[in-house]
Amino acid sequence: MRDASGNFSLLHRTCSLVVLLCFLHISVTFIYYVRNSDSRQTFVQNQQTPQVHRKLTEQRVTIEETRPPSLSNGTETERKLETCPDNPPQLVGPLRVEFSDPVTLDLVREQNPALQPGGRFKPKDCIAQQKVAMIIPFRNRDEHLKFWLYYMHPILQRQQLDYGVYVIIQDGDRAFNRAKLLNIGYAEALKEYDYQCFVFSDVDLIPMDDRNIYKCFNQPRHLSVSMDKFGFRLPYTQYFGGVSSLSKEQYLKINGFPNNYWGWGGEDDDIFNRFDRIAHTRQTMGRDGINSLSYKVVKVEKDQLFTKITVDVGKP
Ligand code: NGS
Repeated sequence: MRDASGNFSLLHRTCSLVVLLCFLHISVTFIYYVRNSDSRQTFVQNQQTPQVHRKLTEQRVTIEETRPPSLSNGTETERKLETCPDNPPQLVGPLRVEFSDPVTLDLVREQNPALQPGGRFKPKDCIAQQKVAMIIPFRNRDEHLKFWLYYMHPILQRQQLDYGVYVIIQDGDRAFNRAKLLNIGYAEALKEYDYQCFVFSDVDLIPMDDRNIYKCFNQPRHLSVSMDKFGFRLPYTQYFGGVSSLSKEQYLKINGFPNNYWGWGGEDDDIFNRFDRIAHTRQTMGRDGINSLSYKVVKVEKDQLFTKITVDVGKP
């Protein structure tokens, strides 16, 4: 009898403990769920935005509220504003990038009313941390450009950058010279604004998370560090192609990019090696770069979404 009663009491205590543990578990799960619901909602909303296009790799973007134009430099209003934060509050994180449905430039213009001629923007509520020129080397890739503009403008605005978009078009049909076009973009952008940072981007790459901020850091930064076309890896450790950012100082320190890479490949490796002590380009970089750049501007086109500069880069 005593034994039976002892066993019952033990069973009762065990059951109580189990019930208590279950209750604790449910409470903790519930609290965790409630605390995280905000961020999850943002992600879900983003995932549910109408799918637009799919093509190479990329994301989908929700368009931000309209901001009145404000490109003036050093106005009274600006002086009262604070510098934008390190973590821009409107970022949403992971983005869906689709390329299946067509995009028109008119749609992109409509969705980005705060842009100024030349694809220029600066935040209205704070002073951007950096003035960034987006440089895109280009020829005959209009479809890609539409998607780039469609996805990138909203992202760059959420990133609170003071930015402009420069599409540098190689005139004619001789071998493409990507690195020289990048040099030209640097030179042309500086003619119109005091940019401190340069993001050099292929026209067919779009980040899949807007926390990848298109700005400069204390070292040159390879921004496209994980690409779908490489299975979200890089083809080799030193790979520097795709999208990268360099401050004006960093760019000048390496004398810009080589002007003599005609046709596909190699120029990005050369750029990487300009930072590398064992590079062969160390022997030529002092005389081949921004200090030896020569080209002719053929045409300049200002649109709400971009500045297009068509250039004659010469021949191989
Ligand atoms: C290397 C090229 C790079 C190029 C990379 C990835 O071989 O310029 O492949 O190419 N280097 C040389 O040619 C020396 S990709 O797969 O993106 O077409 O970026």
